[in-house]
Amino acid sequence: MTAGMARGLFILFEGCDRSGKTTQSTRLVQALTESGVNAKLVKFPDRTTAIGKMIDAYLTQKTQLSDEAIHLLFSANRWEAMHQMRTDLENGITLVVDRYAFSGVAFSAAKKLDFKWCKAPDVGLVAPDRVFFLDIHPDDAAKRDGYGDEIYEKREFQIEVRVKFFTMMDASWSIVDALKSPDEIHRQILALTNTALKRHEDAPAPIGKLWS
Ligand code: FDM
Repeated sequence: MTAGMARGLFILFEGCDRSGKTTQSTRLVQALTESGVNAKLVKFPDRTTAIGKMIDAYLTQKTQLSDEAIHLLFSANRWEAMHQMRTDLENGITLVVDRYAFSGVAFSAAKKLDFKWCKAPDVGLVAPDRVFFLDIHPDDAAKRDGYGDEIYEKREFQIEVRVKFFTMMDASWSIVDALKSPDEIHRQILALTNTALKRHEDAPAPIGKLWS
């Protein structure tokens, strides 16, 4: 890191399927870039890597894997991105991340895998500074386009996933009503992000380690 240069912030979007994370994370990166913040979008799962291709085959129901094996692949898919993410943050790039280890735990714990076991492989990942949880009830999500294409897009399962997310929230999370208009959500998230950036500029915190 260059002397005097603040590290980037790690902004995370989490939520159930079809909550608008992809739309909102893309818009946030655009807005930050336009206002002169060096920002980059990161998406998990990253389906472009060898591990990501195995995950994609599972999600699109072309292959079967045990619940434990797919859980560990999702985690490995994050670990393979860690060096780049840490380097980017150290170089002052703000990362806007679409899903992370909280999705990993929420989806696997909703399958009844042990909660502590689910968290273990992600302990020590780079930790987010702010988390935006786009909250939508699965009944409303089911009305959105494309719902039901992938293995997890089933109402009862998504209800379980949502509950698991709620058990992991702390003070760094903001719950955002995903039923509001995309513009309204964007304005709310941009304002919260600018506050976080300002606070970070005034009192920079070191990069955190997840769950450790
Ligand atoms: N998912 C995503 C998991 O089950 N574990 C994980 O660690 C991650 C990152 O994969 F249903 C699930 C959540 C979702 C599916 O995600 C694909 P996207 O955001 O629709 O690509």
